Amino acid sequence: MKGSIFVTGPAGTGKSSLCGSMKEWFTLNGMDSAIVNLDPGAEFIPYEADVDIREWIVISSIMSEFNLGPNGAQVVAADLIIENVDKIKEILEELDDYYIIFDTPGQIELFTLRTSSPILVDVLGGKKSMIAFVGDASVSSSPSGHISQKLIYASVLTRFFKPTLFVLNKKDLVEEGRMERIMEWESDPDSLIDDFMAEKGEMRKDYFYNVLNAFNDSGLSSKIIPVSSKNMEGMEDIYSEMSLFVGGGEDDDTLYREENYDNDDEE
Ligand SMILES: Nc1nc2c(ncn2[C@@H]2O[C@H](COP(=O)(O)OP(=O)(O)OP(=O)(O)O)[C@@H](O)[C@H]2O)c(=O)[nH]1
Ligand SMILES: [Mg+2]
Repeated sequence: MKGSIFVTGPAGTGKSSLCGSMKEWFTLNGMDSAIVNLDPGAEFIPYEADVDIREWIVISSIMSEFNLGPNGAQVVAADLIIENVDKIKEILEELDDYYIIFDTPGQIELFTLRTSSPILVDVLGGKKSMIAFVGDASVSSSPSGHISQKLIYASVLTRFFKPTLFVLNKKDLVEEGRMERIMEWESDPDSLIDDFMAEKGEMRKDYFYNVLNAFNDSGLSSKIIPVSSKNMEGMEDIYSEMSLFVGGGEDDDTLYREENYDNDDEE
């Protein structure tokens, strides 16, 4: 494979739609890509999967076999994915010139909190793998919603310790001016603090001030990539981040991180 991207994010943010749109974009631009669905609980996926974990893991069977409800079965299913890793790897080894897009379970914790997930990313994606955290632009349109998504993004970054893009999907649902303000919050963190205080008042100001400054001090202010899977907008921006990373060579994982996350003066 040329490179891979694991698409994760809170439920319903449009992860699967983004996978489908990215594949379409690759095809339109003359590049090969394949989608691996790693969500055993998906009832419907808006693309044709090239590899589908549901062939080997069936939630209803797990429920009856282990006497579990749907959520318990999803946790067991998430842990069972690792047992199928060799089969998936074998298929992917045939896809030399492909970009591989991994769709992950709807509930983010089934991917990010399972012990097996970072191993899964390493084994399936290797050194050329990155993560796309997909947030919902309409959730980020309020300061508190944006900060909440940033905290989940930070959790994903902490867990996988891989180059992690902050993709804001569904930008078609947010007015342009609002989207610009969201971007400003990242380049000028004080504006986020001001807007958050305006939203919430002075309540527990010190606590939040410290939390927000921790993002800035640690270089966790991120380069946001606004996209719309629905309108196929922003796919080229995801690709350019991928190709920058992939094209950087074997040891540039750290370089990439420095470039993109110690970015006090970026944007
Ligand atoms: N307006 C708009 N809707 C979108 C966009 N992307 C996805 N959706 C809609 O959001 C809903 C959820 O999309 P999915 O792609 O299934 O999201 P998901 O994150 O994979 O969902 P789960 O895996 O169930 O957590 C669907 O109704 C999509 O049509 C977008 O860019 N704009
Ligand atoms: Mg999905």
